[in-house]
Amino acid sequence: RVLKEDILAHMEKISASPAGKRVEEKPTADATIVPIKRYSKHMWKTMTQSLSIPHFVYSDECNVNRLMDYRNEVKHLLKEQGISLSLMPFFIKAASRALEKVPQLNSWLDEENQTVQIHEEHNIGIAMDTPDGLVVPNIKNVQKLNILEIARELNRLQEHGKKSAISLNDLSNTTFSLSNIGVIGGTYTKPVILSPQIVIGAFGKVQKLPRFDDKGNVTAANIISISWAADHRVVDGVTMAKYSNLWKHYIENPSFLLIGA
Ligand code: CAO
Repeated sequence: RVLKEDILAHMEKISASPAGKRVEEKPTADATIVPIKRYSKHMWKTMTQSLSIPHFVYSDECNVNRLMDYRNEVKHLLKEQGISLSLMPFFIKAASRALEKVPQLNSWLDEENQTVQIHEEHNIGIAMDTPDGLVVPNIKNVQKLNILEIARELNRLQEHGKKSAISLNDLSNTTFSLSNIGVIGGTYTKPVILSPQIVIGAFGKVQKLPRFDDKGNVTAANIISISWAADHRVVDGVTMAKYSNLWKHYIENPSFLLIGA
């Protein structure tokens, strides 16, 4: 039980400390000390670097009815062939297709020289939850891959992730990142940019929600939120909004995504 005297003693301790200095806290006897290592150590470093980036966040929602119908139609057949097809390969391909139209977002920022390097290769990083913490391997040259090839690559990375055995090559040269936190839950999230990249997108959970159709009738729709965080030093809101609209177009009209139009 915390008594009034405890609070007063604590306040006295704080006010007695020199200005600007933090009070030395001692762990309680039963506290568990957890060292920060491996992927979590890397997360510490990259996330601290990200603090200096002025983040601009743009969010929207997408109707994934058609995408889910398509995926549900083929997923069992693919499972028999050893491929697990989630919505993620479609999200990744749509990100790449939209980058074809807005290539300046597939870039690295060189702060020292104040330049932006626009990459031809769409090496799309996927935030992955592993037993050792968050890691972001990438799928290389997504612009050249079809949905099944992306699914195979994602399955391979997930297998390696489970064993905390992702190679350095899989972690290198990411040009653009995506994070699917919706696997776990949540509607919106503000993703954090991984420097030197300039954009990251994050999805929430697919939720069945009432929405109006073209005729004004209320229908059940599968809705997913998307939030894009962009480096506002080099990306303006209009560019991000245009990109997001393109991504949404491919997600809501998967036939355009699949035929490459
Ligand atoms: N909403 C609802 N269901 C979802 C979903 C979403 N947003 N995303 C995935 N699912 C479903 C999948 O369709 C799959 O269902 P089926 O069993 O019916 O096929 C199931 O959840 C499991 O998906 P998965 O995890 O195997 O595959 P995925 O391709 O969707 O995601 C990966 C892969 C690597 C993105 C994910 O496993 C992961 O690690 N996510 C966490 C990312 C993270 O930590 N982000 C935070 C970064 S900041 O700390």
